[in-house]
Amino acid sequence: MPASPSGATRQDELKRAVAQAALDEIAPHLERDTVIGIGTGSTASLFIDALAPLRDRFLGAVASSEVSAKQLRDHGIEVLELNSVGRIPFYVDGADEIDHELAMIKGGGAALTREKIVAACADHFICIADESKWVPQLGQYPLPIEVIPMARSYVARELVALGASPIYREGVVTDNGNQILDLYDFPIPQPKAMESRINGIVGVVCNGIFAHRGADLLLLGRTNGVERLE
Ligand code: ABF
Repeated sequence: MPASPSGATRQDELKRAVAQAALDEIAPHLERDTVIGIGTGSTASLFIDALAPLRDRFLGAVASSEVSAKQLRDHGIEVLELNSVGRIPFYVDGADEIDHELAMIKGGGAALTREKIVAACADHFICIADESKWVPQLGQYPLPIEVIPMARSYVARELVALGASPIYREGVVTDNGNQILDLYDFPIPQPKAMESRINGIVGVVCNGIFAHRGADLLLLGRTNGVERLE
């Protein structure tokens, strides 16, 4: 993708636009006791940067990864433990793929379990994504599965029985001390059913299909502007 004189690609500009759009979405609702859920990845990172100047208008944030937590702290935004927080009105995060039902594949950055937990606690999940993430059917992007290390081979065999070809993401340890299997070329025509099916395999901690708790709002960065889909 061609870069602008600043070095930013068109995709970077779309990510920046949706990060700003998410800020515009939540800013009118910020109150002194508001806690915001924040995801992981390059788009979520741009959202954190956009949010920083408003740090005095809300209480703090719950982060879905250590990387995002550090970025928040570096900006002077308080990072809270999920267990000490009640309601989270908004969770803002990116996606690897998102479909017309606002079901997603997430977890390319290996933060899927914490992302799914924070998303579960949120009243509104705002997905921010550039148009490359918008797909007619999930499954072009490798589907990540977080597994308990001792169960990795067993889970892999069960996934093969489902028709998948799991690949161990070598050298990656999640923030929870677990490992990741990626399913390449695994079309997902029924995201909710497949999410439940994979969750049913013993040793699976979480899978990257976010269908039962999909996004409530998608801010999709397109070349002609940010599209709002809900
Ligand atoms: C997180 O970051 C993930 O669930 C997803 O894997 C990824 C998207 O990254 P990016 O915004 O860098 O494309 O939201």
